[in-house]
Amino acid sequence: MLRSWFGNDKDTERSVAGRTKRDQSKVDNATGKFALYHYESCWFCQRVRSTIERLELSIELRDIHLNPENHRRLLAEGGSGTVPCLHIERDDGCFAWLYESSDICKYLEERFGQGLNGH
Ligand SMILES: N[C@@H](CCC(=O)N[C@@H](CS)C(=O)NCC(=O)O)C(=O)O
Repeated sequence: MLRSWFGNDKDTERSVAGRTKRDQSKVDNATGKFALYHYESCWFCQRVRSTIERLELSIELRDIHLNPENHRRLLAEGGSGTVPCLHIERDDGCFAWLYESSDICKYLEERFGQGLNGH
């Protein structure tokens, strides 16, 4: 009896970020094409990584110190070697290089944060 109150239906179970499994899988599809250029000891990068963690997002991390190719690519394609930088790719192949930790956090909050407010 109590079981049904607490939701035995897997699709209505919500993650910490407030998403159903179906919603989480949509979010994972979208962020599967993102990459965060960063390095470990950078405070601004840490701020973005914390937001990613809190929103339970799966985003590939590309360390520019551990892998010089990441740094080369960031400079050549993004236009600046400053981190953090979020590379965003959409399904239609359009992409953007988003710099500035506060802009990156704001973008992620606005696009993926609704579930945290009980949606
Ligand atoms: N206002 C920027 C500051 C970013 C920043 O200063 N990043 C440093 C590392 S902590 C950096 O990449 N410096 C090297 C450079 O700008 O080329 C932000 O909030 O993201």
